[in-house]
Amino acid sequence: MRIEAITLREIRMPLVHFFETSFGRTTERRILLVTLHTDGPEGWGECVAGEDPFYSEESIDTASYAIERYLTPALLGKSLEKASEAPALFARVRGHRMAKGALENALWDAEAQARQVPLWQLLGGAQSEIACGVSIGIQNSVEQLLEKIETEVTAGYRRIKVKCKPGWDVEVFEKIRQRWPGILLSCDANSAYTLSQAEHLKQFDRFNLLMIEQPLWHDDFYFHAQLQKQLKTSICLDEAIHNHRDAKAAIELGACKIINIKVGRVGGFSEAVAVHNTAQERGIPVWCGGMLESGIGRSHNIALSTLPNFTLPGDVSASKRYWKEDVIEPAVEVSGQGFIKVPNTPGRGFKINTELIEKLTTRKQILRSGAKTAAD
Ligand code: OSB
Ligand code: MG
Repeated sequence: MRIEAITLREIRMPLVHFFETSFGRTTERRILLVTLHTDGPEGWGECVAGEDPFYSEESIDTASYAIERYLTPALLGKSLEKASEAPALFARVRGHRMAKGALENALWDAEAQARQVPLWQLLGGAQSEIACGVSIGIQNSVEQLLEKIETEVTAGYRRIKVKCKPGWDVEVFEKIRQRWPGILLSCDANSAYTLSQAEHLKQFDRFNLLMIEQPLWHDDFYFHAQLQKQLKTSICLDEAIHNHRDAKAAIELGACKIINIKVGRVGGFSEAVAVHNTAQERGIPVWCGGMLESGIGRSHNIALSTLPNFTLPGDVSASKRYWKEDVIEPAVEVSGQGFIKVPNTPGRGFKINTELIEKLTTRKQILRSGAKTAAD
């Protein structure tokens, strides 16, 4: 695959319902998409960086900067046999993993099409359907949250995860468990607590939670290991795991019993597979996290979720939970039993709705070797 040009664009998509975590509320997404123009098929990638650097250091603006100034020049004019060669080309740039992931994943997308195989197969996947859970944000009231849970349980989702923070935790779990004593339930704190709140966190053990996700600092393993010793509930790390060495260190320290893999957070498919393998070798289950992706990132998450150690339901759910109209066709749909059937067509398995993408585009640049041309 020779990389001839790269289109970098921003689209805006209002969420059907606001999404609130311990670090803030999102009502509309600004999403960075990359299109890789090769001498063969066109590959698409989505950068999962948020509007603000609140989940991680990256934001859509730092990702645009890294892609335009450093990562695109590292790719343009190169001929690659495999997408897995991309990380070495990007290695000089420290961090900026979501920016790197967008480009590397677009390469995988193109490679799968060029080889005429489904992307999931190229990644080493083995599951023909994936189990789906939902992540439900903090609401304006507990009643509103219970209504949302009711909707998702009825729709068939196999695991409910609720966002939590001090003041929106034990009382909320109490109400959920009164109504649904048996559902698979987990919570995600997005780093809202400190170790001095260990006594409070121990109360979470009463609710038979599948896990508590990233309760302490976003960059910590050590204190999570201390907390895990005091909790019956499994800790799952999200924010803190950036690569397979992190996964190994966190597991060996006893900082987590479960890992959430987000392909953007670890810098692309190659590293996501490496984290998956590291966890698998150590008997630690993984699941696929979500970042309120459009259909492009969502289709890539589906492909990744087919790897054999993705044994817990992920945060990969139906397009209609997020968007009035998704940018892929067909939209991602979830069965009444809470599964997504993995497409068997070559590539990502979903068509790009370019007309809609053009309509949603607020900024677009075509980057070619030597020169940068502003378009539209
Ligand atoms: O911590 O998993 C998280 C969304 C934005 C930032 C962080 C997280 C999330 C989610 C959303 O939980 C999951 C989804 O895409 O449905
Ligand atoms: Mg999380």
